Amino acid sequence: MNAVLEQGFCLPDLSIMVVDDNRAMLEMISGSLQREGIKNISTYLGGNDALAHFKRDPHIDILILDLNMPDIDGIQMLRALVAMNFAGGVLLFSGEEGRILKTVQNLACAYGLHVIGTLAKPVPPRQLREILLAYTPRKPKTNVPGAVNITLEELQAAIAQRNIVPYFQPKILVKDKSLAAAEVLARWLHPAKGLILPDTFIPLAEENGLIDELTWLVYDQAFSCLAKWRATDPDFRLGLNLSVSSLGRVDLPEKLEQLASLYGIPCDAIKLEITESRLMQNIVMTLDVLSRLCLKGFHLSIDDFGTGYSSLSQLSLFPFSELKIDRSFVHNSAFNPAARAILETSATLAKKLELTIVAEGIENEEDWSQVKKAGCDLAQGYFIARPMSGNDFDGWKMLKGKGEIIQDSNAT
Ligand code: G
Ligand code: G
Ligand code: MN
Repeated sequence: MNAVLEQGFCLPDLSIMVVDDNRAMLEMISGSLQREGIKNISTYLGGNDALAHFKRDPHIDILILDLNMPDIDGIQMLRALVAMNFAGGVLLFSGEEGRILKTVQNLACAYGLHVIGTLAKPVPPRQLREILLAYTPRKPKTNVPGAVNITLEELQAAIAQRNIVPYFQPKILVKDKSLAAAEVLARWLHPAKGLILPDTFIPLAEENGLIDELTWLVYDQAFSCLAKWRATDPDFRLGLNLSVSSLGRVDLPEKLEQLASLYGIPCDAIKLEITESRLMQNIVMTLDVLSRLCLKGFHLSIDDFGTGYSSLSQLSLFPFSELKIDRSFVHNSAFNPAARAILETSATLAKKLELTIVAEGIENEEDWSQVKKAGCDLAQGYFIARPMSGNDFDGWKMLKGKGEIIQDSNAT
């Protein structure tokens, strides 16, 4: 079953617009789309006419866009789409050199557009089909940073009232698809504003000296769940995000050790996930604290690998035992050769450095199969399960936690 069918709709339901200044190319692509059973197809010979259509009727699922056109080019068109808040999928194609296509893809992603792939001309129907099949509409986020207005007072009250709770997202072993661990992700259950995601409140906590309090609140609840789960599954582990701001506390290793021992949890059942981008800010203190965490048996994981600035030097400098490849190199890597190259070389690098390698952001079977091919050890993402509350994870673990968590169509 593919991702599109899993979402409850299939190719013929999609509305697709194709824009190219070459009539023969338009006909060829729209012919390929018709052969897939797609009926709602609009074609335009130039960007201006296409934009006029968008203004009349913005309900297009996928836009297939040529880069080089005489009236307005693909890049100007992308800018106009951003201004219109276009939320559909964008598939870029061009007869230009691959590098240009790639750069424009990066630009479109940087604009926040939902890029679903790139294709070189002439467009191979099979590749077009694969990209369309992998299309998943972007889900509206529960909230985006800044979209929910929260005040510092509200955050202080939430911490005091323990309204910030851990959610758990499974990590499975790629080799046998069994459950190995979970990542803890903080969620604020706001009585009036609903569930608030950490991108909104973690920076506020960091900027206002509340991050340590918040960390201990989340860790305390998460450790209590872990102790319960380890009673029946002694190998089960947790990954917890640790803000770089907390590495400025010299007593962090002791406090963490005390909390673990309070719940009877060995330190090596805990993996601390640290995002690399700010690691170099206070290098002496960071080295001190990380080395001592490591001496006590905690594992350290370099999170969002590939998105920071000096990832490679940090790998040799700090005592990491796990590398998490950022989801931007995992999701859709089947259709993005540069992402796939980064996924594969990161996995090779991790092997050489004897690090466990985790791929995050696996959203569909195509992503899963790339991760398997690259040789990753652990996998995490919506394809396996979304983050869930402790209670839900309890139930999920009981139902699915034994044996293979997912079924893939091509057996390992
Ligand atoms: O959970 P997503 O579900 O939205 O998390 C977004 C980001 O917030 C992640 O990159 C993660 O590193 C960070 N995050 C989630 N929970 C915590 C936490 O308990 N502490 C810190 N410092 N960061 C967290
Ligand atoms: O700490 P880190 O940045 O790795 O946090 C993981 C983030 O990724 C969280 O915000 C989590 O909710 C999110 N996430 C987990 N699985 C997926 C996935 O399959 N796709 C996407 N887009 N996000 C995911
Ligand atoms: Mn993380």
